[in-house]
Amino acid sequence: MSIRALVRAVPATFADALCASPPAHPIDVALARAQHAAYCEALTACGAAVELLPADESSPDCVFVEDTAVVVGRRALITRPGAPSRRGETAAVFAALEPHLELLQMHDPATLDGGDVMHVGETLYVGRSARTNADGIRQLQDAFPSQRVQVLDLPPGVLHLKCICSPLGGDAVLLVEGTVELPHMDVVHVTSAEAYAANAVAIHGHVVVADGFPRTHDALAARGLVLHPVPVSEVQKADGSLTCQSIVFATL
Ligand code: CIR
Repeated sequence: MSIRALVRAVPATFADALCASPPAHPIDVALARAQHAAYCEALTACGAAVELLPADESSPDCVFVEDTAVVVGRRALITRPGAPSRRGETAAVFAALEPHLELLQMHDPATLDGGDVMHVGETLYVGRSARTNADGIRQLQDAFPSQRVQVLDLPPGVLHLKCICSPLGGDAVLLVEGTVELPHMDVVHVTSAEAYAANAVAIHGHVVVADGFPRTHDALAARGLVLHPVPVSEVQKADGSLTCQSIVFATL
């Protein structure tokens, strides 16, 4: 079994990506591309085979591929992203995943962003958010009947569930303290001062983390995890982080 990571290049239009509030300094596309290259190198260092899709200039947010699909085992649900401007992103992801996985397609009126779904064990934790509606959650459950779907209400102002938590392997998760309850899980708490660091990509004992969050890094290293810190300033300006830049899945 090998691990693949599907990523998508940063378009020249990335400076027009959605953001809840305009950044103090505009997005630097050249820097974003350099940071994306570092992210891809980190995924490779984690043991993943990285597949890079070309950018779609008509989709400024296309680098955030996570939102376009939910993968469980050998099956992927291609989502209908909550932001209308992002719906054109799914076709290329469908085509890229088709050789590897059984694909299902989410339909109107459902909306769901992959960033709202965290898979741990046999449970899909899903955030009810401005991007993910009740039909989206229903179609998620229908797509993966073997999984228990657990709906979580997000704290105000949180874009996606995985802005506040992410899986580390087994039943371990990173979680910003004081946000949602995840009982019976092996929680690594992230302080609110380091909240951004709660989103990380874990692959078999390696973790791609945002650089500049020493307390979270120490907590992860103390568990024997191998850290791969990467710069994130430009995706952060577009409300993105680490999991959102890839779709990681196992192939035979
Ligand atoms: C958006 O608002 O859709 C993008 N600018 C950011 C999406 C980040 N996605 C994620 O965290 N899963």
